[in-house]
Amino acid sequence: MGFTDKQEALVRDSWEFMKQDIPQLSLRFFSLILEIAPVAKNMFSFLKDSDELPENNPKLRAHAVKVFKMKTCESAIQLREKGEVVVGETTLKYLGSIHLQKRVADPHFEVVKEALLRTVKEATGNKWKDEMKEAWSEAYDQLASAIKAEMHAEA
Ligand code: HEM
Ligand code: ISQ
Repeated sequence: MGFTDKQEALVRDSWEFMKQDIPQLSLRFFSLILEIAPVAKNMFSFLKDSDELPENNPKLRAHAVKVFKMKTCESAIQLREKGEVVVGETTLKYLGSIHLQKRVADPHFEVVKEALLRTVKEATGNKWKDEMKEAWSEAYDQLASAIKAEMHAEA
């Protein structure tokens, strides 16, 4: 499925709006992942041996910001320009192998998707509409399937 001009504009606009608050939203995003799937905690090396709150964990902050930025802005722009997400051969390979190594399975991607959509919904407040959900889902699905394809290729 392609990304329409309108969907791209929706993702871009909401991203512009959310950009002001990336560190906070990244933490919220990650907390939502753990809220939806508490067992995910054990998958993340920087959380396993810590009972600290995510906001006090500098490693987590760094990861969460990186991941959150990637999902949103880059994938949206690339979808626009190429009609597909190409994170760059190396990056995509790296993403495939790290997730394979961490034993991330297909259903986990649904959890992360749900957390991402909820983060955007909360962040955009009264600007939120169903078309935005569609647009963000599309952006996420493209990126997720690129990663999954890489994981399957390597497995
Ligand atoms: C690591 C992105 C989906 C679990 C990473 C890293 C990135 C990333 C960029 C490397 C982080 C770094 O080196 O700073 C993404 C994107 C996803 C996605 C863009 C979806 C489109 C998932 C899913 C899971 C997951 C579904 C399963 C819960 C992990 C784990 C690591 C990781 C466990 C290793 C963290 C560590 O212990 O160092 N991911 N990820 N990811 N990801 Fe994802
Ligand atoms: C890695 N992959 C997916 C989601 C994440 C959220 C926070 C930190 C690392 C992550």
